[in-house]
Amino acid sequence: MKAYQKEFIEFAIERGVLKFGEFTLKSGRTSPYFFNAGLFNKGSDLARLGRFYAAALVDSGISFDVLFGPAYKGIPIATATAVALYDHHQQDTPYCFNRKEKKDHGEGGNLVGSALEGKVMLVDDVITAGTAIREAMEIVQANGAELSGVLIALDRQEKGKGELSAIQEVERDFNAQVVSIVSLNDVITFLKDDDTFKEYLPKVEAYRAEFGVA
Ligand code: OMP
Repeated sequence: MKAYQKEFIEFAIERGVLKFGEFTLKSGRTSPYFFNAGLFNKGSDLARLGRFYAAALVDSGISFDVLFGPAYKGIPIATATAVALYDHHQQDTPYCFNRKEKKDHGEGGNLVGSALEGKVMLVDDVITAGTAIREAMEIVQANGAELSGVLIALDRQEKGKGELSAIQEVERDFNAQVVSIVSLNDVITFLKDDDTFKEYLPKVEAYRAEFGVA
């Protein structure tokens, strides 16, 4: 685990975003940890979050034309990432997001911001089983755009529909790379070294053994 990844996990715990306990996921799985990106809810959080996303993106070296943040949670993340790319990496990147409701007046259409065309970097919070990403992909495809990559904060490294991880399925099905700031393996590495949170390690490891990918 790199220093910035440990720093990100500490930041998420400090803000109550990464929690340990018992949680029911969208997929129906009961998880001993949960990552609620909605709790990055202050200006300073968003500024810092944007820097982590931008750093992971620049590190990945993937080229793209536009950032796309699917509603709702992807919207502030894509926005913060665009700001950080400009402020800290001298990259002035177009970005857009969708609205979930249909709009029949004003600017029209379901997309706001830059055009969703060319090579798209899809920005979101977490991938578990890949359902949310697949929904967002439908919007990318409906616009005739091409997926370059997916950028998320946490890769839970869980099985998707079969034995592959949800991310491996997304990479295979859409021919795109998935980049995450941290993964479940990083969370486990962190727990092993942390006296305060070590007690959660057995449950998180057991969860990985059941739902994780090899
Ligand atoms: P999938 O659609 O199964 O990939 O789950 C991803 C979505 O689940 C996220 O966009 C969140 O809405 C939610 N989620 C979290 O936010 N944090 C977690 O740690 C786990 C989930 C989840 O329900 O799997």
